[in-house]
Amino acid sequence: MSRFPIERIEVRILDIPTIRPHKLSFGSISRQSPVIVQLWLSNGACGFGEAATIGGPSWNEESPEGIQHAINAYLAPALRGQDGACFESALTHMDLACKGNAFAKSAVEMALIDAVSRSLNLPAWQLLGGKRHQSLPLAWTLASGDVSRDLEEAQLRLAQKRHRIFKIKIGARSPAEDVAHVSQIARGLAGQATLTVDINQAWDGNTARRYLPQLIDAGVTLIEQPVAKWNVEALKILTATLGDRASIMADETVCTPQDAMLLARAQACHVFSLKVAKHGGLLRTRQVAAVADAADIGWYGGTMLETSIGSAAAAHLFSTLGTQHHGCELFGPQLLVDDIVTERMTIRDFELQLPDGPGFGVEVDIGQLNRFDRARTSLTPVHIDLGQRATIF
Ligand code: MUC
Ligand code: MG
Repeated sequence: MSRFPIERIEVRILDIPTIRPHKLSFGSISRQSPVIVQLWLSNGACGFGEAATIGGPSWNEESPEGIQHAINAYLAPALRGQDGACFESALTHMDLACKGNAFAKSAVEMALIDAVSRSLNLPAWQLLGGKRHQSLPLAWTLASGDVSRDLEEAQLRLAQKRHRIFKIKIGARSPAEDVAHVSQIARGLAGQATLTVDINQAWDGNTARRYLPQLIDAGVTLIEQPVAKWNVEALKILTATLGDRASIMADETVCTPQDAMLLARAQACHVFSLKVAKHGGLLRTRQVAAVADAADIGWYGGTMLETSIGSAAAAHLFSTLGTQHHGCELFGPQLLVDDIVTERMTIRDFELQLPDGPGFGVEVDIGQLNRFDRARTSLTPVHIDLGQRATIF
């Protein structure tokens, strides 16, 4: 007998401006368009899930519009009437109805786990293996593109005891300009912060071999996705040659558990950036984390700049993982002009505190959902601003 039949699934796209332009190697965004899923069980319980992309389909293949369509046309019909408590079987039903579409599936699975946890009046971490961390160090990304603005942001966040790990987005300008930019920030923050760079696939292997040592000399200790996602060979060489001075982190390269196995076998990175959306949900993120654990690879709690719904869900999952971690970057809510929950997660002493209530521990404000709902505004699909993308050579 089905304990928690799935009754109804609704999806909407929100459009929420960011507090400042956020510049990455492939362009600049000034708005996030998260897809929000609401899932009702026949007992009346409702759960929320989210999938956020960056710049439409610029970060990877999925876009908010594609995610909304995949859920409405294929995933929701496949789940209607199924037992919501059987998470793995729900994933199988979604896989049978629809290949790929990891972001779309992750948003639905998230809403399902929220709804079932709420039905049981339990925090989601309890259904995900049990928490091992009550809080995690929280990074902030410096991506204004301007040294003095980046330094001002970092100093403010240090003074507020919110962040002391800073990730700098590079790869849009020439490597020499990037090295100069990062070096100035590193000098300004010397002895106060840990520095990461995220190149978002912008460099080829030779550029990475030449310029990464300069970034390490400047003080960078963690290097995220310097080369194209397919370029495992370059990641392997960088990991072997730079490994005693800094850690190489895979992001776009590691999506499925099979990707994780490939990287582990090749010894092609020291750290996986875990992201619930790209792995296809909370349970699949645990599978990728299990490969990391077995291969002595560390993990980092990544973000796709989600609102508080997706960020809280990820916090619950990350709270259940092992000790070989480099903190998390669930700062998405702070980059947005406003939020869609009544109370944001707490940040104390540079750490994000796990919200411990039922479900993902945050309460959604329906008025705010309506306010930012694309269907109620005249906004069109988000486009990445390619003007920020400079040719490297
Ligand atoms: C990425 O590639 O990691 C995460 C933080 C941020 O600033 O951008 C994202 C995407
Ligand atoms: Mg990244």
